[in-house]
Amino acid sequence: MTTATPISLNETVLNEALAGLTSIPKTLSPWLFYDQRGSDLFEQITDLPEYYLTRTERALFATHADDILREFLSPGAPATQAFRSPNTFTIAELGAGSASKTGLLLQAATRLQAATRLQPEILYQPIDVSASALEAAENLAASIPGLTVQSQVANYVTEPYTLQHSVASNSGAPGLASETWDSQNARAINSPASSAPRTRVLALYIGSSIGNFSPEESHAILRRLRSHLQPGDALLLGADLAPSSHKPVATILAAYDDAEGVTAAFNLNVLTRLNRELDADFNVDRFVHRARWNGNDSRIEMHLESLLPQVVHIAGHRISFAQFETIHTENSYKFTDEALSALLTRSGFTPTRTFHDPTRSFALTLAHTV
Ligand code: AVI
Repeated sequence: MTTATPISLNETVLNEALAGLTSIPKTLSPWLFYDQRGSDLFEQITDLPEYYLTRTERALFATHADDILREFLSPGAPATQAFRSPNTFTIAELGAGSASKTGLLLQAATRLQAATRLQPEILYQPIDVSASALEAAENLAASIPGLTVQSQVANYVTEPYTLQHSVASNSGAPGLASETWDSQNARAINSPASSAPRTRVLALYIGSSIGNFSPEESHAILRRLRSHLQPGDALLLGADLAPSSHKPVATILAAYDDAEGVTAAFNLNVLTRLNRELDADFNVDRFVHRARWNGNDSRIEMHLESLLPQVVHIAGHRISFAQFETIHTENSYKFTDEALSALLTRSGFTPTRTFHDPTRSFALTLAHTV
């Protein structure tokens, strides 16, 4: 009798590394960046002066959190209109990480909940592959009164995940499951817990995470998310925008090749990881970080370039490098508004409103299900 042996992380890393480094051109998957050191370096990247993405998206949340919620709940409603929603709602997030930007939206949601007394609390459902990142997301509940966090550890690309569409009653107290919305009189009325209303879902996929996937993978991720949603739900997609008259290529390139060398360290760290976890013998000083703009595919590419001809050993395999040969480690796609709209439409969403920063560097696009 044979018993199934679970595949260890090292085995997954080994398979990934060998497949990528024996292919032509050589590649390594970007998920390999995120060991503890890589995750710390990524956090540092988000604070760099050149890396405009995080602070631009955060500013969009700071400015537009109420508008996003209003547009989600009542598409097309004027900003002057008071919130009058016929439904309760929950906020979910794919790849939530530490959810630092999401906190701004959750604060707005709990303010709305306190003002309308529509539901007893806002349920936040972060989904992330990293349990330690989710701890930070869970801690939001301590700092935002009226917030409940229900996290899920899952790789949203390869593993199943669930989205909750209703929230349990507060045992008879006015709450989600014991109230329905009287839309004519714009007030909550009590009803038996069994008739708990379906909760609308606002699913966040932000941070330009979509940019790290190929067009086919992005489509698959959004289609899968769409299959979890129902009419009245929506997606808020955060994506970095392509070069334009307001945004030179040089600005984008600098974000991936900063003066301090943090992005270089982040890229090179993948070799250190392979040395540690696979007992490989990369001499990290013999590789350099390269960031390139690929205009045909509208993406930044990160590579590790071999400074000289060399051979590296990994688990009994010899990997030869020619001088200047590169390992392609990451793509970061940059979108036009039209490309985002086409991707969303193809994936079963109807884009309803896009929020831009003043330099049109970044877009938060709200797209409803219909
Ligand atoms: C995680 N992701 C959205 C980052 C990006 O901008 O593509 C990863 C990154 N790579 C280098 N710098 C940041």
